[in-house]
Amino acid sequence: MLIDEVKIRVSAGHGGKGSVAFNTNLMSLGPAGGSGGLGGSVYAEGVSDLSALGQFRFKKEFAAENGMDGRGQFRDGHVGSDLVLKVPVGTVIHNLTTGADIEIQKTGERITLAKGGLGGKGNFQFKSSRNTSPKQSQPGLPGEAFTMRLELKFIADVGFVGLPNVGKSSLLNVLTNAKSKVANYAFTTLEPNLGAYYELILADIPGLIEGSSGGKGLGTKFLRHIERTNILFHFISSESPTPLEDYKTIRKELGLYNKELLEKPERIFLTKSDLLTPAELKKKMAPLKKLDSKAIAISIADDESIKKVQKMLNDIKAKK
Ligand SMILES: Nc1nc2c(ncn2[C@@H]2O[C@H](COP(=O)(O)OP(=O)(O)OP(=O)(O)O)[C@@H](O)[C@H]2O)c(=O)[nH]1
Ligand SMILES: [Mg+2]
Repeated sequence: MLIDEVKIRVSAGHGGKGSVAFNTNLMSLGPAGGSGGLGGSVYAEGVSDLSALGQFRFKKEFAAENGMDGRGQFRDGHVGSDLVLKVPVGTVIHNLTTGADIEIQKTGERITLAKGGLGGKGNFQFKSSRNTSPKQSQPGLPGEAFTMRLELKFIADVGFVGLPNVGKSSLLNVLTNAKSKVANYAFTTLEPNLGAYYELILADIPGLIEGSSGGKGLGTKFLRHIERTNILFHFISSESPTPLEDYKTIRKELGLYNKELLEKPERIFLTKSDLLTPAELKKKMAPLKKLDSKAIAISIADDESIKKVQKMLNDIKAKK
């Protein structure tokens, strides 16, 4: 199961206490308390492993090390170790405490999630001409602590949408080396699948139905994985008695989820063309051609039609 949303608590380390101590060397009396060390910070770092959020499935609390307390003889406390959490590229980090959102876009990119607390000053730092033997020190400050929601948004170029059972996964498997599960029933695909067509990433997502946006079927949460795509491939099955109605159903659900999805460029495909006679195909294609002059009928059993899809992808790739 792909984990694409988690809530965690991150805490940076507390700064160490400053020390109150006096020089033990009898020749030079005076304050000698060291300062506390800086608390460790918590960072997030981008990695290419899309399943990296899996590490947060059971463990939810993450804390960097506290700074060590200062000691006598001017010895400052050690700085606490930082904690680096690896998250997949495309993760949006919502800070639920402050309301800030930030996204990890590149592998190796590091952002600060919670800053470590400053260490307290030891009494040596309070020495002045008027107070040559101060007994003051500071306690060290707490590190920042936040509750965060990590949400993975795939960075796919092409999103596959359509009703269940229209052949989305079958096409992904033909075009890429993905092994998306295919079966002759609705909701075979339960989690989004990605496939690489050269440098283009294609995202096959679960089927949508009337009412998905209201929670029917598998809902629409997975649509966030196609929010970033440049183009949508919309699949309609030749088996459908009402291709235009199917088209409208999907568009409605997309719009209810996020209107911006409707503004993306879209290509329409009538799938499983091998199941119809040329005359039947022509009839079912007519209303779709009106919506998209480049709409085509395809079948995974018809190499010529697959070549047309590859040609479209090559054009998209060239423009990227
Ligand atoms: N005849 C024919 N059958 C096809 C074609 N493409 C897919 N199928 C069949 O249609 C059924 C559904 O295919 P899937 O690829 O699982 O469909 P899907 O759109 O991913 O379905 P969900 O994951 O449930 O949304 C399977 O039985 C496939 O073998 C095609 O071009 N021609
Ligand atoms: Mg599928």
